[in-house]
Amino acid sequence: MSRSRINRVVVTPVAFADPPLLNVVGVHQPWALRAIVELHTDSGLLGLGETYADEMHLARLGAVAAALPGQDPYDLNGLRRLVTDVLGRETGGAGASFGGMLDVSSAVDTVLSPFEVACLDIVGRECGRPVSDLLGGAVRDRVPFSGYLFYKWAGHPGHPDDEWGAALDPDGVVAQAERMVAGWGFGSLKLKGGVLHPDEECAAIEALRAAYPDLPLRLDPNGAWTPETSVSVASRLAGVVEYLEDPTPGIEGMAYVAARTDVPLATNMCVIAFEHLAPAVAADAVQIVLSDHHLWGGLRRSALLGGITETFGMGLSMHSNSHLGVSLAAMVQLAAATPNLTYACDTHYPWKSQDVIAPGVLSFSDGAVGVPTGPGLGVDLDRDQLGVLHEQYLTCGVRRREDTVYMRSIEPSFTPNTARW
Ligand code: GKR
Ligand code: MG
Repeated sequence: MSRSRINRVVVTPVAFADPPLLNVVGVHQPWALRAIVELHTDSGLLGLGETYADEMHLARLGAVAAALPGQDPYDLNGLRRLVTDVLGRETGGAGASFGGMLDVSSAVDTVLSPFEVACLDIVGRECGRPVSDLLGGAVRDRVPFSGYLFYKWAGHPGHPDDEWGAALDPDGVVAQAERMVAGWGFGSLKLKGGVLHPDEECAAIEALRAAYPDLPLRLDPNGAWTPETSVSVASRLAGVVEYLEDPTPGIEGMAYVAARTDVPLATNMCVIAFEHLAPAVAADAVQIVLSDHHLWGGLRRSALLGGITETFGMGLSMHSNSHLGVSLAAMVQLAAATPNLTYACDTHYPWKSQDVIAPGVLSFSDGAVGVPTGPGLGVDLDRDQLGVLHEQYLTCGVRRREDTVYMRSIEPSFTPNTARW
């Protein structure tokens, strides 16, 4: 019987270079931020987690980290109580906002997530089993991902062009898809929309269809369209896309669209917490929910979400933000143990060129990542790289994700495009 206890917690903010990827609220800054969480035990084990690193989130992680020594890594219900108590004291239970797109009324689940993942990593390492076994057992040994295409500039203004080049029209999007498919073998493609007029984004999807007659395609404008525009896009792209993701904001708007099209609607914006599930089901607003363990409170609560979507006959996919290898390992372990994962997962992984994990465990072939079978998450930190990325954090000057602020520094008249068209 284990008696190990957490005795040291380290939260390291890191920054990694990010291309100018465009979206409804602006453009990615030159540096993306993440926090790497290390939980050490008195028995010499180390568990890893990864999460957002906006300043306010870091302060909350720090408050929880200070309260963790003495905690039993097996007591995940106790961990949630601890996070709830600490945040109640520190913030009065306030919510959290990430990237100008995702707002949750309570920060508990987002703060809990990296600690829960790290505890599961410890437990898996202690009993010599992968985290997928702790989540009920792997039902697949490879997890399929979808190639994530973005409109983008050739490079950050004032800097040389990056290796991807520009993608601002259908030809540019198809060229980007060719690079994604050739490099990673993706068997489905998602285009981040909400950047150009919907007619131009439909034309890009149609160009992808012509280039890849057999690949499932998705379009996600992050709520940039009115309900009426969404209905007409759905009619144009019926039979072309496997789903439309968040065409319009809110459960009510999505329900209006869903009632007028057979194209399945997916969301990672109007159902992002358990409290949103009942109203979304009642309104028949969405057919597919994108899970995200960073937002939903870790791996076990994401597995619970999978059970709820299955109960209500909804599909399940997985959402992504710019991330590193600790998150990818957690996403893969979760997806491996999710029986009703009905769609390939999203990932921003191809867009980054640095990582904090030792190479060799996670690799893409045919658009899928093999599920690590070693103990815990199956990945180890590369301490030299962690140091490099932390140094980048210290010197880069970015302290929170601010796509709109950065875009306005380049195009002062820019306004976020939510329900604009
Ligand atoms: O990275 O710009 C981005 C995405 O737009 C991201 O912020 C979204 O949260 O990928 C996400 C989505 O599916 O909505
Ligand atoms: Mg989305």
